[in-house]
Amino acid sequence: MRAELPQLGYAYDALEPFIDAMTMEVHHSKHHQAYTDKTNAVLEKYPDLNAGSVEDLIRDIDKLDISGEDRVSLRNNGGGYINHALFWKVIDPTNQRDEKLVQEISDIFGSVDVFKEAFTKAALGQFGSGWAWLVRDGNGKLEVYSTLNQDSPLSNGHTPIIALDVWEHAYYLRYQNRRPEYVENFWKLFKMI
Ligand code: MN3
Repeated sequence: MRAELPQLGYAYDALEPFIDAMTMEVHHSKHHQAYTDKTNAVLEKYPDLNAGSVEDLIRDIDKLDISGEDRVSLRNNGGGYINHALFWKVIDPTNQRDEKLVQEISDIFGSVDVFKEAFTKAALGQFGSGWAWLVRDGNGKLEVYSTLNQDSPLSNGHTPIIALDVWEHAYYLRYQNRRPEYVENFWKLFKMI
C-alpha cells in the first residue's frame, strides 16, 4: 500500500478571504505532501503490513508489529496524512448543509451555537499544535475535544466528523498569532452546518 496525496477538488484561492491561497498551496503541496512521503517511507520498510488504508493503520497504531521509532513516525505522519485528507473535505466550499448532522448536533449539544462554542473552546484551548474535533465515539455519540500534534481520534476508537487544523502553519501567513480570528473565520467558510 502507498499513500497518495489527495487532490483538493477546488482551487487554492477558493476559501479567500478566510483562508488565503498561499496558505492553502503551501499547506497542501508542501505540508500534506511531506506527511504523505514520510508515511510511505515507513510503509516501504514493512511490505507485509496487512492494511487496506492508512486509516486502518492509525486505528491500530498501538498494536502494529513495527519498531518504536517507526510507530512514532507513523502516528505523526500517517496521522497528518489522514487528518489533512479529512480537513480538505471539511472546508470544501462546495459542501452543502447536512440537515441530519445539524439535527443530531442540536439534540446532543442543545443548539448549533452551543456546539460551535464548545468546538471553538477546544480549538483555542489546544496548547501548541494540534486539532479540534467533532467525533462519534464508540457508542455513536457525538463528542468534542482536541488532540495534540497529529493524533487522530481513530486511535481512540472514535470516528472524526469535523476537523480543524490549529497548527500555526494552517493560519500564520494571514493571521500570525491570532488563532481566535482564524477559528472565527472557519465558521464563516464552513458549510456543513
Ligand atoms: Mn496542517
